[in-house]
Amino acid sequence: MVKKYKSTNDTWRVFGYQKAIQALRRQDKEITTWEEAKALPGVGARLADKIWEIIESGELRKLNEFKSSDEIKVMELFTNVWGAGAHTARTWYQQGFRTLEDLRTKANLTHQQKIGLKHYDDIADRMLWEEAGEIEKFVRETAESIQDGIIAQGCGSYRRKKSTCGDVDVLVTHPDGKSHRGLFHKLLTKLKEKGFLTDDLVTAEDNGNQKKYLGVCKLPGENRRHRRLDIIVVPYDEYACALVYFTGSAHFNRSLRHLAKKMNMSLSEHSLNVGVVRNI
Ligand code: DCP
Ligand code: MG
Ligand code: MN
Repeated sequence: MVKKYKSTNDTWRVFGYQKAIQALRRQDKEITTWEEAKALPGVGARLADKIWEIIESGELRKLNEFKSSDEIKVMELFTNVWGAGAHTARTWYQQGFRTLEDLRTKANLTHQQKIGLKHYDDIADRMLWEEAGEIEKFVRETAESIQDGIIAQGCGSYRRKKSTCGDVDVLVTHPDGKSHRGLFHKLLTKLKEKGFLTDDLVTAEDNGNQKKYLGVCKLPGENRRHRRLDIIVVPYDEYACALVYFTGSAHFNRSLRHLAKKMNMSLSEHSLNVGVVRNI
């Protein structure tokens, strides 16, 4: 209880419990009644209730509550930091960190986690579908200014027309089958020049002929918030399968891949292959 109240800066309760603990430690005979507990210096009726509860049941309900709920709340807080999984969150918790301020001042953070913390409130919050549309439009118009005919399509929850989106996933390609090469860096450079991309999380993830960028963006104008943005550039002959994959949902993709397998096919974000022979 002292630890718990220390973590919430509840100085008076910390003091009260410490006094009661010292009084109990000084006792050389066992406390067997509520009245004996109440008679200890620094122990009032409410602390006596707690001592009695421990004597009777062997545990303290309130402490168990704190242990579970506090830990769960902190874990939820920490796993919402971009770049931190359950393992990292648990490590931070075990190191005694309880708040985002603890992480900012005391934790060893990766580049991604620093950005995740910097934009914590914005990133943890989902944007309205309409705002995702504005972000898609900004990326599309920038891409079109580089070269005519470029396709820049918002996918993910946006394309599934969800009312809110966690990020915007923009899939980019060119129907001539070759102009997608070099486009990735040109597009990112242009978006940075415009001040649209504010932070990089993963600058270039190569997946076969597909390139993926993960970052943070902000639309121009007042009162705009930072939003998560993924940009994927693919060759045109992979566009159809990439479109299916990045539209999702993740659950739908699993079902579709399972169906393909049952039909002796195999489906990925790159291609659909027929007549796949598998070892049983
Ligand atoms: N995807 C997948 N399997 C994963 C992660 C993603 O198949 N493990 C695919 C389907 C998703 C798409 O990529 O729809 C985009 O991934 P997001 O994480 O951006 O998910 P959504 O856009 O669907 O939802 P959110 O609104 O949370 O961004
Ligand atoms: Mg998404
Ligand atoms: Mn995404």
